[in-house]
Amino acid sequence: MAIDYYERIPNNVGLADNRALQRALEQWQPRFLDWWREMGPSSFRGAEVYLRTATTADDDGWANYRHVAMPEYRWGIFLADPVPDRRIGFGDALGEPVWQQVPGEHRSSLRRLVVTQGDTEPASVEQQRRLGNTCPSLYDLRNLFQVNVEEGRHLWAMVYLLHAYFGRDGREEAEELLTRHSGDGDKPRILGTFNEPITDWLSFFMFTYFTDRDGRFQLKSLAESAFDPLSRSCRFMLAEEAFHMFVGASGITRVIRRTLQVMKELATDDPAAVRNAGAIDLPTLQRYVNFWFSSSVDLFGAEISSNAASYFATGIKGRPDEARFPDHLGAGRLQVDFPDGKGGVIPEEVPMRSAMNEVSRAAYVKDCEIGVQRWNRLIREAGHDFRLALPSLRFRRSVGAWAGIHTDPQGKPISPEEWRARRYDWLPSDQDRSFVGSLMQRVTEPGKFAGWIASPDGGINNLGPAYEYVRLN
Ligand code: BYC
Repeated sequence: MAIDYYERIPNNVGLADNRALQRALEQWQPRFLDWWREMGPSSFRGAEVYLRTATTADDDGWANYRHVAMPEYRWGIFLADPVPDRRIGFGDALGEPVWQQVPGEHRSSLRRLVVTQGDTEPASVEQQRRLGNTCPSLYDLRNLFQVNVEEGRHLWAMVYLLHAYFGRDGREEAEELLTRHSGDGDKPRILGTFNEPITDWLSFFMFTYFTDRDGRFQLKSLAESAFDPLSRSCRFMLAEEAFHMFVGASGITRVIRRTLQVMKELATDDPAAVRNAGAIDLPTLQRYVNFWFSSSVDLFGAEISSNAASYFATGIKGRPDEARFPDHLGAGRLQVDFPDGKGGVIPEEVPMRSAMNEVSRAAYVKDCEIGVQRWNRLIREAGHDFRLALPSLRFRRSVGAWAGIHTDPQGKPISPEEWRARRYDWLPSDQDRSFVGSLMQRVTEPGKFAGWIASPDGGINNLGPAYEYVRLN
């Protein structure tokens, strides 16, 4: 379906035919632009960035690249094409037609999910706002800005739903999405990870690998929703999300490549020697993995959740890739590990519907493992014994049954004393962060890359790594 770029708000939702909605969104637009100026990327305001803009909502609509100054990026409202005669794919209403309007009894649950999803998008732009200052290359700078403008568009996607389907409450929630801010003491963002600072590019790559991947799985779950406009919004967002996954996976791979190169040149795997040579040692990388993975698994919610059970029962939110499950009623039970209150672990069988967060989290962990296996292959092929690993799901949790319970990265419960003594073996210390921070120096000569990261294999849209992806004015 073609997108109308002649409109003030580009869209494929027929905005021109709904004047009241159009006016409401046109009133929100300047507030969004003010927010972007105040809370979005803090540098390179006048730069022209080689950005991709969607032109159609189908799979072929992605080939439109050109240099644009970011404030002129055309944020718009795009839904994936409707699926004819789409039916609810799971839960108690399995097989019934999907909803084109919000049923009154599900209004507050749906609004809450849309608000939570919407809140993460501007949060991530706020978290990443200063990274441009220390970009390792123009190629990476362009990728950061591509991610940022798309998160901005994902905010538009949720704001459209709030305005179009949730009346006055929805309009108020849309305002609030611009007034909460990442890390704000009084009005923080809703979910924990989105209040964590991202001050260096290693954290950015970890975030795009681990946290954007939570986004991918949550969007897959919402794409199953019986509320069809939400499903169509999320299907379109998923197409954009694929690039964010690429930024994270390839970013971490390039960091490892450079580290292995330095280890080879120095003929040592001594972390201090690697650091002295200006690369990031593998144990530090592992500590960053531990931090961002444990924060991101919290985003799936508690192991046992009555919210999740009722979302599934009513058709509001399914499992990621629901069609792959043999039964769509969520029957049966799932074994989940709980703390036994005496420093041990006790497995318990729980009803499947209550454990939907755990089912989604398991699919996510499996997906996270793919990158870890690839990185370990690189390390093995370079002749080193070191292996990266995802920590246990019990490690450093703030949400669910394991919240506040100390374990080691293998998930073995430990005493608070042991935790205090050993936590910086497992998590980035202030020294780690300041070392990584010290490497973050801005590199903006086309084709040049900072010393702590390898150049990519290719560029964007078949242009090589040396292309001038950002024109600095
Ligand atoms: N931090 O019953 P439970 C993305 C709250 S990322 C703080 O288990 P439920 C993106 C929870 O709200 C994807 N609080 O929760 C990535 C609940 O609060 P109440 C974003 C948390 O409802 C990168 C309480 O704890 N999308 O797109 O089953 C860049 C009890 O929990 C957290 C979504 O999340 C947390 N981590 O599940 C840009 C989808 N976790 O009721 C973008 C929409 C839980 O006590 N959201 N809580 O007040 C949802 O589906 C659900 O809200 C959750 C939680 C999966 C998050």
